[in-house]
Amino acid sequence: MATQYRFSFGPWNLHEGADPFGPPVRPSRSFEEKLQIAQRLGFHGIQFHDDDVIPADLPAPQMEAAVAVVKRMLEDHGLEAEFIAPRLWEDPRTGDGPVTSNCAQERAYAIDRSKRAVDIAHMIGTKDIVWWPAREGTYIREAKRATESFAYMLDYANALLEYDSSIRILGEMKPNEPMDLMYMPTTGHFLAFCYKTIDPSRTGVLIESAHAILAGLDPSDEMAYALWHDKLWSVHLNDQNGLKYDQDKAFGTVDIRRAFNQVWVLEQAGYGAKGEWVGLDVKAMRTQPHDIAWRHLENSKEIFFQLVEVARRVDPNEIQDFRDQRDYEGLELLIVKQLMGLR
Ligand code: GLO
Ligand code: MG
Repeated sequence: MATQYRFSFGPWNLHEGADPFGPPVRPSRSFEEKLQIAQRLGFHGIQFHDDDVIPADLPAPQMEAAVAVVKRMLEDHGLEAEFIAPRLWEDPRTGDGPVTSNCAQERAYAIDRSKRAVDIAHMIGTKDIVWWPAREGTYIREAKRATESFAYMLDYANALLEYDSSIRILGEMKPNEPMDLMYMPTTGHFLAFCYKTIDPSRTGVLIESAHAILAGLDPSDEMAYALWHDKLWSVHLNDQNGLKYDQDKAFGTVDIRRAFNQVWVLEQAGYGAKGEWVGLDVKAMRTQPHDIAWRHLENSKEIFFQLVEVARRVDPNEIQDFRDQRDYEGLELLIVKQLMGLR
């Protein structure tokens, strides 16, 4: 039985187009409008930062009611929350870490804020906590002691796993940006880390295509490796034109063969059958007019499904024949023709 895929995106994927060199170019959309777009485009999940749900400074006694409002809005649109990611990179206390900060109060803030994110996850109905360690690294290596930083990262993960015995932590690794040099820049680094935690069975990864590409790695091999560990618990599909800033381009729009290989790996592994989401992390081009600044989401999904069709169409026997003859030129032509729609 072929997998039925379920898609998600984050509210930040419908955005105003500001970049480091210019202001917003499109008006903001309300949360309600974003949910309407998700529903209309056939998405079933929304990815959240903790403060996408409720303000980071909302007093504890008001949390439950405020989260319930958002949960109700999701339900009204046939949506659910995929994960909560503590936003540990905007608060002044998070400027140099905060998990690996040299300052004990900042490290404590990271844990407190993330425990609160776990509470939000409970209230909204998900067990998944995504940890994108945005500022866990340095601009100059002498700024922190790396071995100590890894130990702080382990303390942080263990504190959350201990705080709540039902949650899972999904590390979303990225080699750079916003920091120059990140600690644990790749999925492989985090996979090794998983086994050091107090509960490896609740520690896994989310792989973003562009993050692997920025590290000079092939995203499909990264996904296959995590699948082999039974630890690919979510993905952020997108695309990336070379080793530049993180572009979050629509999936498959730069390198269709690289995208195909990701889809093929997921298909062959039966990804999604245990409820894993196909998450997108894509941005509309800054030039895109407001009224159609959702097409990057629709297109990513469409391209994904077209590639699923190709993956289901390629004849395994034909591929095996090419492999047996070691005719990889022939195999390559077969795949390229499939992708060009010539077979
Ligand atoms: C940035 C990341 C970021 C995360 C999001 C959820 O490069 O991809 O968008 O995916 O904050 O953790
Ligand atoms: Mg991402």
